[in-house]
Amino acid sequence: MTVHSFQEHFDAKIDNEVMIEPRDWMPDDYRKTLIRQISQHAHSEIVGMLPEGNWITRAPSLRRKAVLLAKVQDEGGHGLYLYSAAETLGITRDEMYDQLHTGKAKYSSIFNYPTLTWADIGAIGWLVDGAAIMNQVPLCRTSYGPYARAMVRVCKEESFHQRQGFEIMMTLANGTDVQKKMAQDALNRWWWPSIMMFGPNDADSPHTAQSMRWRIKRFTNDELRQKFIDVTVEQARLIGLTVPDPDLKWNEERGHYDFGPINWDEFWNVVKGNGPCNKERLDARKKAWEDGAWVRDAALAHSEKRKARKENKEVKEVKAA
Ligand code: FAQ
Repeated sequence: MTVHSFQEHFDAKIDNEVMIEPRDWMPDDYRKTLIRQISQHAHSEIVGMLPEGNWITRAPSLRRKAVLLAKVQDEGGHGLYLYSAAETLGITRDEMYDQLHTGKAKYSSIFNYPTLTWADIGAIGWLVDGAAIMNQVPLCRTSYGPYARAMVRVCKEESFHQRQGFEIMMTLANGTDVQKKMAQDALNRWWWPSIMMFGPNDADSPHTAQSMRWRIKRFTNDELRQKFIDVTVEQARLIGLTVPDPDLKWNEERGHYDFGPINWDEFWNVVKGNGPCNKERLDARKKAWEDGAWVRDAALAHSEKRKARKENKEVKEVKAA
């Protein structure tokens, strides 16, 4: 087969909604885009454990603590599925970690904000997991098989995360004046960063058009952002909280909410490493990597020993035969 016909075969699969699998031929740029997106997604999951992990020891009840512990563990699991999916494209886990630790790979801007009160845990579940679901449910139909399949389980768990966050916010919003204030303050601080999670406007997004053509992305950044706003504004209304956007207004003609200007300077500043917690997050990940060196060494030594024992046994069996 010529390279040209490989390309045609690939294009036909994309057009016919046939998933691309690890051993299939794929254009170099498709592979690179997937490695970039999946590894950054994986990094977001494991860095995303940090802001919530901060509250495990201070959860207000045993039930809240157990739920939060389970949620944070789920995020770690999501990272592992995603690293495995990226590995099928020919990058090693060590390379991906190195890219994260040296700042070559990104992770979601949202995790560079601090969790100041217990209400922030509610706001993360409700808004951050809510935004993640909006983005990730369509990724269950992304064109690369291992990524799509990983997303199915991830989305089931994110859905539970979103509900537990909303339930925390609902409880606080129906609680004492101080609790309601705390919930409103968390919404005020997390709203805009959550809106920014969807990435730059389509006109300023260098990757969206090609990723849509390859069916890696199923909706553009702006389409997903709008869907999220439409759904979430109603949820805020239901629990009596106010979305901190004076320009928010239902637009009958468009059938969507209009919303105010997004502070893209803030977004790019955070993406470039200058957010409130960028340094803290990266330092925590680097420390975890260094502290875990002995576990990796021990696992490797164990597997090498087993391999040597197995080879030894096979040699003995051959000699005996
Ligand atoms: N933060 O052209 P686009 C979660 C970068 S998981 C930082 O639009 P693309 C679960 C982008 O990488 C949250 N950087 O790029 C959880 C690119 O830079 P590059 C993560 C951002 O890839 C919940 C440049 O800007 N979810 O929350 C961001 O087509 C609670 C131009 O952007 C995913 O990763 C950002 N927000 O679209 C865990 C979902 N946005 O790479 C714990 C999968 C954009 O050229 C607790 N990813 N950039 O250097 C995607 O859907 C896409 O990659 C987008 C970006 C939509 C994030």
